[in-house]
Amino acid sequence: MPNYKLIYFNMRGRGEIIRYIFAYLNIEYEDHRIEQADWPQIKPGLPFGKIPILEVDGVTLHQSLAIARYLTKNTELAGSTELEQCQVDGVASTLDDFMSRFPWAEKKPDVREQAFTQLLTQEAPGLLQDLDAYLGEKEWLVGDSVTWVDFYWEICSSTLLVLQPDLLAGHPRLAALRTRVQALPAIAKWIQRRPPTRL
Ligand code: VC3
Repeated sequence: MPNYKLIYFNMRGRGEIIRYIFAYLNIEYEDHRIEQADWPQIKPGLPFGKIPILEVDGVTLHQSLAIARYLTKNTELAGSTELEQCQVDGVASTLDDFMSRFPWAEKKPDVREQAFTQLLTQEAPGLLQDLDAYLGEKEWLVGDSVTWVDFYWEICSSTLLVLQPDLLAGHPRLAALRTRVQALPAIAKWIQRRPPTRL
């Protein structure tokens, strides 16, 4: 087994997908959480100035979705054919595109509030419609068993639900998928033992 060190803030955010994959695959790693105050010192030393990064035997990997793909390669979480793997990637990128539109680092409260409200009330409903239709009556988003994009849906929607508690009121199937992910024994265990953070 390689030596794994994940570096991210003390929050779920973009790091949590990697933590879910490690939990599900029962892989040991160092879950290094940095303080906001230390970030300015750390940033210039990183290849692209962004976290999360995953150090694998001293090699620095960046981009959470690339890391997710790498860790799930040749595992049951990847998608069972190359076509399904591309479908997994596609849905993950769609979720990531949306999450990345939020101005997470915006300092001005009025600007932040206005952008968040716009995204949650005007943009989210269309995405949720599309995801609901894509899921349909299936048990999982892609194929007939759980993949890492089901994890990513649970993670992204958890953050959106903090911002907008009634987000899934009209989408019982998407809410049920969250519950199915949360009920996977390894994920349930991680959710119970992880540091509680708002985002
Ligand atoms: N945050 N998830 C994100 N997926 C935060 C981006 O600061 O709380 C994300 C793509 C930041 C939460 C980024 C989620």
